[in-house]
Amino acid sequence: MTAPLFPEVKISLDELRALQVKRLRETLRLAYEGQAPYRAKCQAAGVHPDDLRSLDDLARFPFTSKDDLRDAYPFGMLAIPRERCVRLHASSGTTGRPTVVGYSARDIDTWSDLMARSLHAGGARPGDIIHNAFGYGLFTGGLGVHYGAERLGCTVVPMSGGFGERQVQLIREFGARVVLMTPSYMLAIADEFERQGVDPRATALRVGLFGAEPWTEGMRAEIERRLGVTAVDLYGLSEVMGPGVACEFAETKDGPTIWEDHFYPEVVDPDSGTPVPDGQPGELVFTTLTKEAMPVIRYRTRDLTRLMPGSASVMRRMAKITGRSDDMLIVRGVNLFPSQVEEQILRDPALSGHYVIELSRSGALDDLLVRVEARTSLESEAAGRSSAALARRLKGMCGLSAAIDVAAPGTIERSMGKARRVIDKRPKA
Ligand code: DLL
Repeated sequence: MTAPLFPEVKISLDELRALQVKRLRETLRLAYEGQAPYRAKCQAAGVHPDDLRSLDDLARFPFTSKDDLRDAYPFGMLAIPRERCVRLHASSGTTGRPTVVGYSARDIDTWSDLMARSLHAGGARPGDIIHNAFGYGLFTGGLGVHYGAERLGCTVVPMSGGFGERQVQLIREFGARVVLMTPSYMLAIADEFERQGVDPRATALRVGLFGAEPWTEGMRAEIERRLGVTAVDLYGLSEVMGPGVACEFAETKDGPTIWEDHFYPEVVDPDSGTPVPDGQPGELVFTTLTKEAMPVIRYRTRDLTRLMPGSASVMRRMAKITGRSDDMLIVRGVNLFPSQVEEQILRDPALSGHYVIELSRSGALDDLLVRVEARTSLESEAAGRSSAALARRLKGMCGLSAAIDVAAPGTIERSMGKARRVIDKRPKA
């Protein structure tokens, strides 16, 4: 019998917790000594790395926020000399400065291992052709997946996003078994297959790992049905590493397993910051356990989810992300996430996953408009039925009345990466 490829996944709970305490101590020390902004925060809070004796003590340490990273722009959060960083990535700042992250050679090595582990969990195997349509560049998706795919022993096609026609051509002609991209882009590529008259089910494609944006179970079903792949959820964020912080197992598809030997998760109440017990919803917070160039302690991701017990491993899982606290829309006083709208849309087989939510204001009230593409051209009567039924389902779900525009196929803007789901035209308060 050959040795299993990723034996770490089968670590025992006792071993895991002991490893976490050991690595947490090392990381706290590294952050305290190397990151002046974090040391200042610890000093203000009256805590020192030596105060950590058990994992529960972590809650006494200050959080790190996106603003902390922005304030340290560009290199103030590096815990090692910049010369020892072999790579930088940055997340596009929609507002203001981008966030910069640095990696040492060892960090890239660890990332490659974890991304290889994620690909394997998702169903990729050495020797597979992997079509990687995540964007290459400052975004961590392209290169992060790329190094992992090479590490696993796959043949990687560094496609990046865009050029829909060629995406289809190369998936077909090279015989990719595995694809990676955002779920919204996968739907756009599914449309392109259709436009070219090619059945994706007749190609070699069997596995898709999707992430970088929230997606619902309805979207998973849609992708699996149209592409004939097993669709798994791949999670990550640049501040913590990039793709490969957590990944679903193809056999269970029950929420991404967090690679807890490298990232310690907590879920906290988004308002008070108090940790909540496993199973309770809240904001996901990560402490890196092995990063050396830029460790982060208690990083507030703003992603809303809950922690669940391990299934394929003792490492805990996270529930599918419902949204980010900063993506939450407040419409006429009601809290609404785009994913909730997506869920209602995809209940109707006549509607596609291409949608956008538009908010505007006439007089004192917010107006909510959901524009969604029909899957195929619909007669006006059928479109009317779909739109009335969607309005009813949305009203039932959140109490809001929405105008629905069932648009013709191909009329809603496609993105090659993270989809833009909301256009908010309301005047800023
Ligand atoms: O999106 C890294 C990544 C690349 C993950 C490719 C998966 C695949 P950032 O650009 O820093 O990094 O954005 C991170 O994207 O905090 C979540 O809000 C969201 N996100 C990432 N993966 C998922 C997912 C990459 N599977 C932010 N489900 C995160 C829901 C996700 N949201």
